Amino acid sequence: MTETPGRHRVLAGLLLAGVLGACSGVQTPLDPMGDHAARIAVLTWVLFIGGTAIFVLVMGLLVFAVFAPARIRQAFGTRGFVVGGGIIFPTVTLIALLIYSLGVSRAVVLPMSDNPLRIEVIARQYWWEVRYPDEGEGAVTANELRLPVGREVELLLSSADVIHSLWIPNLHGKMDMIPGRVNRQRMRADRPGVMRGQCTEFCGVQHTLMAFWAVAQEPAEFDAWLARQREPIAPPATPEQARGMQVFGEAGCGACHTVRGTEWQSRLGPDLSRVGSRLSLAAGALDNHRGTLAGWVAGAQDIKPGNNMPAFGRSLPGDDLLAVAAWMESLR
Ligand code: HEC
Ligand SMILES: [Cu+2]
Repeated sequence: MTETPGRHRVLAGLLLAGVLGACSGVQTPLDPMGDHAARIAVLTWVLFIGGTAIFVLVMGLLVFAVFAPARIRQAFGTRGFVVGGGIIFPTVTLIALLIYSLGVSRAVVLPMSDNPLRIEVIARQYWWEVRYPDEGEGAVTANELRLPVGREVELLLSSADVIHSLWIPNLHGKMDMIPGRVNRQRMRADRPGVMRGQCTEFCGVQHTLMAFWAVAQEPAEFDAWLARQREPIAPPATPEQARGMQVFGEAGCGACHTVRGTEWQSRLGPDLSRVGSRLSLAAGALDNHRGTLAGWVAGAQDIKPGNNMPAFGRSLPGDDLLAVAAWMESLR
């Protein structure tokens, strides 16, 4: 039999890739994008490495206690060893960890600046409304949290129905969103990137499909995006888009959705003024393009059964579905 050269190296490589793979990515606390998340990541590693070291030590002592020569084993039975290893060591270690972790808990809620950008996030079954209340008329979007790199943001977290919880692991820890109160969370992204966030408090049947994207952008890019969100929509550019806009009105979509610059101003569903530019649809359930837009409108109850948008697959003919999808795709 010939030895396959490098087989062990391949295995070791795969193992290493697996371990390192967990340390970078769009939804992991081990790849911090900002200061708060970095402190939480260090705490994680201290607990993990410290816990592993103590576990290995205790298991080693256990092996000694069973197999070592009687002379050594006797040492384990002395009062000094029991008091030292059983009471003093755990007490000192746990108190030290408590002080350290309380310090981290405090550091991650302290303000970093006097003038954070305020962003309201309102959780609903099963999507996120995102509002930028400062400056002028304010901008509104959904299922996407854009923030400027290098500037602290203060999230004002609330809920319009049941308890939800927001977690963007690359940026910060979890924070509950409770009806009737506003919880605040401050964070700062130190480099540009796209991160995934997720609802982390069971809120109903479609809780799993309640995610969102957080996008950290260079300040100039962010400002341009924000300014764009405040503008009314442009008139349809093609006959198909114009038909789509008409279908939107006839089908009653405006009873739940806002489109900036039109008569449709309801907040029961996501603001659709710039829906074509979003990274995903229906809180991360679908990628965003003309096909998925048509598919969502036709089959919203098959894609997210029990969500608050009715399906229009039976009531709208195919051409109308495609037209409304074309119009929404053009809303950028
Ligand atoms: C009864 C209220 C209601 C009506 C009517 C309604 N929608 Fe919705 N719509 C919603 C809700 C609620 C959601 C969020 C669903 C979720 O993700 O859980 C939504 C989501 C969407 C989304 C995804 C938006 C995003 O940012 O993820 C699109 C696109 C959309 N609706 C288009 C339409 C169109 C087009 C019509 C008319 C044919 C329509 N809606 C009619 C309530 C409604
Ligand atoms: Cu949830």
